[in-house]
Amino acid sequence: MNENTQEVKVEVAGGYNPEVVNLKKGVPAKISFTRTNEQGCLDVVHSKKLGFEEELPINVTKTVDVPTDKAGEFDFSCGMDMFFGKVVIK
Ligand SMILES: [Cu+2]
Repeated sequence: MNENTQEVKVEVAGGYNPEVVNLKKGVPAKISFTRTNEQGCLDVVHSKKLGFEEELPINVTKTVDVPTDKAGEFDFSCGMDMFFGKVVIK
């Protein structure tokens, strides 16, 4: 990670690890999701507030761009909105 970009890896295995992703406001950001097992209904990750939706085949890393122009807390979740994680931008 340098000052011009930030990238956080999230493992998806029966939930999100880490559950809270901390990002700096105003620095372009990416989150890479990798689902590593079949546990739970986590084959889709999405966030209305952050504007992404990705299918997560097992062991395929999917990277999304996250807008960091606004500070705040933004949920992301599985396709059925049962498992949640959170992006904190400050
Ligand atoms: Cu679900």
